[in-house]
Amino acid sequence: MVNKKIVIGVIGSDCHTVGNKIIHHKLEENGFEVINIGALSPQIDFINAALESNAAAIIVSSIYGYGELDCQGMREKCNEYGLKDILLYVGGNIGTGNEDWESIEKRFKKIGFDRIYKPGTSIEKTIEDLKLDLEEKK
Ligand code: B12
Repeated sequence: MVNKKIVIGVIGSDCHTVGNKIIHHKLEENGFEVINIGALSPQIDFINAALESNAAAIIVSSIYGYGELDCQGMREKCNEYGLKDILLYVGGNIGTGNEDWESIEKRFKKIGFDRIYKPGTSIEKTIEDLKLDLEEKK
């Protein structure tokens, strides 16, 4: 059976809460079990929530423009805590200024994210990807 437990939250000192609630609702509508740690969440809170729930994926949101800093070392920390296979996605408003998307994406790939979403990408796209990725891991 596919593990459909997903941890979501808004990373770092980011207090934007509206998108987080929408994502929670959309995931539930699509049959996922959501563990929502909310806004203002440090990396370790995502990891603890995933460990406690045995989640299959973590979806990190960053809205306020400092996502890259907040996400540094996230995959390493997951590995350190025994979450080697967990899917890591990130989206919202990542990347600032007028830098090209490919450079931003490359850096998030280097951090170890499996899927990195351009600003403006809807959560429905992530839901499609989640279904594919989780089916592959089964
Ligand atoms: C409301 C708001 C606030 C409120 C937040 C209240 C609250 N409790 O949520 C307050 C006033 C507190 C605030 C503060 C700040 N804000 Co503000 N805020 C906004 C505003 C106007 C709306 C945000 C919102 O609710 N949007 C609606 C929801 C539905 O959209 P969303 O949050 O983006 O989420 C969707 C998508 O991002 C996406 N998504 C999110 N996560 C993920 C993950 C994945 C995987 C995927 C695929 C998609 C995805 O799906 C979500 C649902 O549709 C936006 C401008 C705008 N029009 O968007 C600025 C905005 C987000 N804020 C901004 C900034 C800069 C700030 C401040 C830093 C300002 C300051 N200098 O103090 C602070 C940061 C405070 C902090 N510590 O976080 C910038 C961010 C710029 C950037 N990232 O490059 C924006 C874009 C305004 C701007 N044009 O400059 N803000």
